[in-house]
Amino acid sequence: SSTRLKPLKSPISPGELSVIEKSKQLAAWTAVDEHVLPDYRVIGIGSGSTVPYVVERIVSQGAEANKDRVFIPTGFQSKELIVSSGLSLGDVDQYPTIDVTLDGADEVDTQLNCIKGGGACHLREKVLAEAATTFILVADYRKNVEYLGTNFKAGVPIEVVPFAYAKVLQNLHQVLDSPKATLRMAVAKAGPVVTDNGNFVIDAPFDIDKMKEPYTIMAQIKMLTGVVEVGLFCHMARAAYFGNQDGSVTVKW
Ligand code: ABF
Repeated sequence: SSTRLKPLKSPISPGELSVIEKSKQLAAWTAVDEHVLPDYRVIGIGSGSTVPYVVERIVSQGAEANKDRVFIPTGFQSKELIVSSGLSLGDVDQYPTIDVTLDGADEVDTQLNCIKGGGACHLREKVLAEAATTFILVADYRKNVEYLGTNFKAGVPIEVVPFAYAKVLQNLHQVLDSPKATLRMAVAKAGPVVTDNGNFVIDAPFDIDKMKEPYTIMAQIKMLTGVVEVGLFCHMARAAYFGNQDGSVTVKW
């Protein structure tokens, strides 16, 4: 993995967006400029608050550039985004090979491993990442870390079948040494968060030393009966773009 720092003039006037929003926009715009190539026809659109800037930049390429393209969403939010932006919607079962998928992340390490699933969409996000010839991450500077779990303390998001959640929790506590693993609750704790696939989500924090070997912990979690998908994406991304506070963009690849 390498890093390059690109000086980039901000596409928006100062004060128009907060520093963090501006960083997200810079990352997204730069990634689109470098990876959404004119001949690409099938494009995966991820979830979260950085991805709307990806779509904004794609739309700015113009109706002609987008007329023969189809956009594949990772969940309800990105589906709405694609439709409301006037882009054509497709599904991964029609298009199991995607030219490029662009998506956000909760944290990205130096090897381009990342935590995803803060938005509970990581199963579909992983399918679209895997289907993509090129998978690109876009994020603000806070997500750029040496080791996963540095700033993102909520833990590894794990999508589980509702019937199995208590057993998975017990195994995480007792077998995989994540005593603080908890079932993610909806706002006001009205009930568990339910994913677009009708499943629950567990958030499992691990010691930083374990997070230095994300593939190992991912494989261990995935072996637990009832686990559908783990929000650790290892060796999947081709590059990660981070917008910085000073208006530059860091690219890791
Ligand atoms: C999705 O949105 C997730 O996998 C990740 O949890 C989150 C990142 O969102 P944001 O861009 O808002 O930081 O990509």
